[in-house]
Amino acid sequence: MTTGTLITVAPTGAESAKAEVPALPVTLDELLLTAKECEALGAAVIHVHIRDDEARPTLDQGRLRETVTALRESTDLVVQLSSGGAVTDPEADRLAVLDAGPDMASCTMGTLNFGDDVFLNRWEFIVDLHTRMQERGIVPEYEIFDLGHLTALQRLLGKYGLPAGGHVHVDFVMGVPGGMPGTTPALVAAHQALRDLPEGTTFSATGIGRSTIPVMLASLSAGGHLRVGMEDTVTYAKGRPVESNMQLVARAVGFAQLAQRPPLTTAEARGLLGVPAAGR
Ligand code: KMH
Ligand code: ZN
Repeated sequence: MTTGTLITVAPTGAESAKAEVPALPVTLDELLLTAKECEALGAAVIHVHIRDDEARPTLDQGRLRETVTALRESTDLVVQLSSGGAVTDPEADRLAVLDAGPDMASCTMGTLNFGDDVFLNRWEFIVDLHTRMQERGIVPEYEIFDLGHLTALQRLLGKYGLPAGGHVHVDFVMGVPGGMPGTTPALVAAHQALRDLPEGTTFSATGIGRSTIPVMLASLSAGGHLRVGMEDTVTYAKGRPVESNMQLVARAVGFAQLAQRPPLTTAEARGLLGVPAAGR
């Protein structure tokens, strides 16, 4: 069944430096402004990485809590914290992200080379993340960087049961050097592999860098949802740096409307993902 399009904005990430990408939102005020504007355009979920006073990635617990509270006060967006952090973050800090009480958190389904680094996601760590989220009613978004990550997810759900909310939602993160490429054939392969997951599993997709547009078009045509933002894309077109996250969300909304699958509201997104209604 084709539905409207869930649009997630990933505005900051942990990889780009503010000095090199001045438009990157790194302070709480910048993040809140971006969040409000992206919500007004049609985003329903925000995937959040935060920065410290020097704009370096941090998993500081106080800042995370403050960020979740502030996003809830100023928007109706579904607040999804990254448990991936930066490649240098220790497992204990990544697990502690859940203590900040987000609606959702990411859960990457395996280890991969990440450019010149390694993004470590041991099986026991994944199990810890999944089961703690179950206990606390935090809805996971399973991050799939490669096809084998879907096999790992099938194993996880078979052994430990469905996530909080009962609905399975995955995000194909495509085009990371070390993961699956950001191409239509790769998306089709990943989409087909969803048949081994519970019925009704939904997916979104994001293509890193220049794969953003092919992945967006392929995802929409396959019935998938979209993630866009400066975490994944800092060049809008050849020779044109992204000016703001709003520019990327606006483009995604335009594509979704062309596909006659307009953006889901935040309330519809909560219904789709199994996230409880907003409390404000
Ligand atoms: N920054 C990457 C190492 C996630 O947010 O869960 C991990 C990442 C995935 O961005
Ligand atoms: Zn992330």
